[in-house]
Amino acid sequence: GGVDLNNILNFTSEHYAKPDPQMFGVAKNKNVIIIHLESFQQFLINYKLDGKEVTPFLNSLYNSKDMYSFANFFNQVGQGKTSDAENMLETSTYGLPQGSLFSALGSENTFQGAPAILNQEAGYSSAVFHGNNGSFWNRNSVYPNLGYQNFFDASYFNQDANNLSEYGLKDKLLFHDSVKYLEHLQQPFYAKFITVSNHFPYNLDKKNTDFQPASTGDKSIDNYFVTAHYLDQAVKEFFDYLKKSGLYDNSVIMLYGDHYGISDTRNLKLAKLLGKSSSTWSDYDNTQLQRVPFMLHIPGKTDGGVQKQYGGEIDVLPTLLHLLGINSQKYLQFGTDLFSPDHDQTVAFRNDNYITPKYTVTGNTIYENGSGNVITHPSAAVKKELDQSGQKVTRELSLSDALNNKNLLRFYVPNGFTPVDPKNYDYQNDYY
Ligand code: GP9
Ligand code: MN
Repeated sequence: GGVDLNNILNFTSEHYAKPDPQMFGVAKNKNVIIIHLESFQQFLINYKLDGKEVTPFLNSLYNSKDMYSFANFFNQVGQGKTSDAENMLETSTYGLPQGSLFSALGSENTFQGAPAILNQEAGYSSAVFHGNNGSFWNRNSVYPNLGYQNFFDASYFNQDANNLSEYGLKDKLLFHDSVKYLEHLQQPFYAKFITVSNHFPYNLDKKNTDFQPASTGDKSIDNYFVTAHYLDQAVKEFFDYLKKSGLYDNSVIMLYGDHYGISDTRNLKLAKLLGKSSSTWSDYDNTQLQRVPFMLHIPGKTDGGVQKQYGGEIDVLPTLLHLLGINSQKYLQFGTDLFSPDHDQTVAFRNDNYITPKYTVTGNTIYENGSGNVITHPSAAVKKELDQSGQKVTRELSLSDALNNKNLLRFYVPNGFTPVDPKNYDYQNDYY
């Protein structure tokens, strides 16, 4: 047999969640500015290290009614890390069980990604700003397939040794030095900024920070707070520019953390800083730490605040499309609109584990959220509920894999959508 497109369409159309009419189109024709917070975990938000806020600016955003801030938003990446996050946000399909979809399939596959959809449905231009070489994660080949019109990679920036951290241009410079390009984009635009300074092993020269590291003795954990603080300052400087230029008032600003910065094995050392004991630390705790920030500024909306619904990276594209007043129903997407009353709150991880508002399930172990207690003898009702959730997660992941591994979007052209021709896009640097 093999899975065909019909199975996938059956799943996605049944799974589709219609928009909340109060939210549909509230950001119609606004620019979209996406700020990728590298390796940034939710626990940093409102966290104080030795009495000092690590990320005071992001905290102020998180705590403000001018932002829709999500308390239970999870990263769902696999080994493709940043590239898996990008793929999920741009396409609402999952990364692969092994490796990076961008690297393995991204040069050849047909995508119906955000830049193409927004361009065709609403005339958006598009750009990525990233201070690393364009070949990293195969971006040079993948972005044309997503329909990105512009890719400002390292070659567009001054790469003096002083300006660089391990994965490219320091974040403050990325934002500052991008403005001259951003200001030439036709509005409305869809623009993504991928930061790098808060990346393992979290090195930053003393000149760029006066923030004191933690003292667990694990250098990467200790310095994680230093580079996160630097990223926070970089985002603040960019917001200052956005407000001064007026872009703040006509742009949706989306911030998200792509994946964990501290690995499960290091969490045992992190535990103490979180007021937990390493002796009772479990997969439950590791899973809770997969929360990452997701925050949305929508011009004119001042009734945001902390949102409690569960969701993840797979849900971003349908959410965004609906805010912009674009119907997502004809596109083949595995996530659901976070604001929809029908939003699916089961969050699938790439290894088939999952979390719901009530339970965290890792392998065969069920934990109760909140207490973290293992449920050894679930009631018949709980067992039935979780069997269904588990089956849905497995099915969803395998359908997404079939779609991508077999490049099935070649055979599915949504009504009115023109397949992307990657030859239309050339990112050669003509500026210098
Ligand atoms: C570098 C970058 C890092 O270009 O986006 O990716 P990661 O190592 O986090 O997957
Ligand atoms: Mn990353």
